Amino acid sequence: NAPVVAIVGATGAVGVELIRSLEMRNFPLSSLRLLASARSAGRTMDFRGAQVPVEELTEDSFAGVDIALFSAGATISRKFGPIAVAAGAQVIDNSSAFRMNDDVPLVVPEVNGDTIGNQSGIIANPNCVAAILTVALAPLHRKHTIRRLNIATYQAASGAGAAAMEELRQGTLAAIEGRDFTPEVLPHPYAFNIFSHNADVDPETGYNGEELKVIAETRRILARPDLPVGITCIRVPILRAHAMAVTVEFEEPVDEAEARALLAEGAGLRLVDDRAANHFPMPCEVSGGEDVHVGRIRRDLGDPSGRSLALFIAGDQLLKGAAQNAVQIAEALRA
Ligand code: A2P
Ligand code: 11C
Repeated sequence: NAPVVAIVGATGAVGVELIRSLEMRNFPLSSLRLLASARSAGRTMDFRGAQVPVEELTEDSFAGVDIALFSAGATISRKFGPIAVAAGAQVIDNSSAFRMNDDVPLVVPEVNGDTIGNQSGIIANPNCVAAILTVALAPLHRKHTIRRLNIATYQAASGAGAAAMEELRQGTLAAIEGRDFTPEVLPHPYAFNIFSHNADVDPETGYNGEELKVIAETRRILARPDLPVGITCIRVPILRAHAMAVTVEFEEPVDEAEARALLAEGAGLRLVDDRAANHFPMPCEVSGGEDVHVGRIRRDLGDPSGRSLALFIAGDQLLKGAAQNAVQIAEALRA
């Protein structure tokens, strides 16, 4: 009795990767329903060699659906998530709509898979930075108490959706050809430029919405509600992989070699830490792959107490940061 699975937002940047992740991970399902806006209804998309029609999302879309994977933004999730639950579906939601609700687990299976359980019918898939970050922190966090985190991110266009990825391509072509280009999806020129994350900035604190989500969600996933986290989120002209520089201060000094050994064994992680070859995690090497890469493991010379380590992390935003994590949650639910 393999489940009927629906993807809400199937035509989007994450939706396409949800289809690919179900294929790549050989997820057992009896049929796949693809849902998007009326604009896409009538299109077909390939799944396991068959052409599956895209249907318009309506309130009647969820009859007979066992698992609904949502990736069409928080507004759609808020409206249609409860409708899907009422129709009997288990919702796995990629948006920020329910992530901080007490009765909705916020899950990265390698980190806090044990929190899947009694719940409201909705499980939340974290923000992509929080998912990639916590996979890399988990092996250290299990063994040693983290005192605080300081993070700088290098975030890809994919986090802003398929249209932003296309704007990066077109803007880069225009820049190379010396043509004028006016961005419409993102607020600033993207080719050969970086800019502060496009989420709204809180005028009081100066933190933007992306930064505040990463702080809140990292605390929740690590079950450290008061963990001090400082973060600066930056958009870089990369198509689909996020990277981040992270300084981790522990309660006690943690030996660099021990940290490297723990990270080398970490679930969902690959150690890329070759000082001789100057080879460390890179977006081009994680794009399209399932593992998060971690490296540049070294003592933080900015903390003379010796309690801090510095790391560099990269992960595919569309896979571990979104689609793959959602499919892993579905796998964990069935197990
Ligand atoms: P569509 O392609 O029909 O607009 P992205 O994150 O890449 O921008 O993708 C957003 C996804 O959400 C797309 O699949 C998009 O479908 C879908 N979507 C956007 N608005 C709606 C809506 N009102 N109803 C259903 N799906 C929507
Ligand atoms: C970005 N992380 O790169 C964002 C996109 O919390 O689901 C996803 C926002 C979220 O812009």
